Amino acid sequence: MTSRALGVPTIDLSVDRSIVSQQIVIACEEYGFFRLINHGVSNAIISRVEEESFRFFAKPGSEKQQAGPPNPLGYGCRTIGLQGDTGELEYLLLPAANPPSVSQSSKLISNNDLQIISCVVNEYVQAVRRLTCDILDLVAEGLCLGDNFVLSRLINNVESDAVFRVNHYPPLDQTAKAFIPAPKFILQDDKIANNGDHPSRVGLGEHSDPQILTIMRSNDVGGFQIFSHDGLWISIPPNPTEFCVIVGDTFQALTNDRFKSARHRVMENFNDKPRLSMMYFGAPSLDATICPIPRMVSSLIHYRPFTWRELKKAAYSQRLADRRLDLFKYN
Ligand code: GA4
Repeated sequence: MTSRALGVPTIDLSVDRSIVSQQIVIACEEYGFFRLINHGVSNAIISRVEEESFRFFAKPGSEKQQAGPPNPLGYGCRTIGLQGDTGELEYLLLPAANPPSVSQSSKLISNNDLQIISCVVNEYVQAVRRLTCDILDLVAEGLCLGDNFVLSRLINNVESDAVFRVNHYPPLDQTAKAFIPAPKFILQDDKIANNGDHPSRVGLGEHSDPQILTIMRSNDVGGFQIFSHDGLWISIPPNPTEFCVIVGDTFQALTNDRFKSARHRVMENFNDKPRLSMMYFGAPSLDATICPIPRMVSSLIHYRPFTWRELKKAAYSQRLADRRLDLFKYN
């Protein structure tokens, strides 16, 4: 059943397929986002990635830096992308190749810490890729695209440029908490926003994901928000047993804007524990051509054909918050 607690849809993957496919389509149209329960990915697989990630982030900075900088894969701390964006987090970006490969760069191969984490990540990524393909097949059914595998084929191939990311947001220390003044106004585009009970700042800035679909799982520490189509930031309460599913820019183009990529951000961590989130970004191969699926075009076609390589290049040459899809739009 789809419930709308707190405004955003929660979809139960264990119910009837024809119902779920409709629910997913509606959620992607209205929010570009939904929460997924009864997703079928084993808790043991998830816990192993979580444990190894915490073990990695607990290492001394100098050791972690040996797995960096992220260009674009590897360990990163506070810097995001290549254009000067920053955030209050550290992270690991790893390949999510199909079939699994330990890494795509010699830096990653030679790093012992990453070798260990890559093994558990590969297991996780295989399970989550299958889940992502299931979701894409359900969308294809719900949209009556004719070919039910037209979307999942894009990521279910050996050349898929999918990426795995784990973000670690350490808690702000007590001193920092004491010195942040309460904002008088809630400013949408400022670095200050209202985060539930605490006024706080943004830890990872507003952006959309360039890929097709993002599957995110977090521990029980909150901070994640999505921007609703009616212009409000919605806090998503953390739930380690569910996944958050986020529509990316490529999905928006494939559906000719019927789905909109969801802008999201993460607030600074005011809790006593670190927030740990893991994301699988389902992407096509670099040379895959992206253009609106013919059944999605009723009158105007909104995008010129482009490759995933072109969109990815545009993303890395722009700032985090930029709307990179506009570059490929017909006026
Ligand atoms: C957002 C989605 C993924 O996390 C990511 C990010 C990438 C990065 O952190 O290196 C980007 C960001 C993401 C979009 C715009 C560019 C690229 C940082 C940035 C400023 C790995 C991705 O593919 O795009």
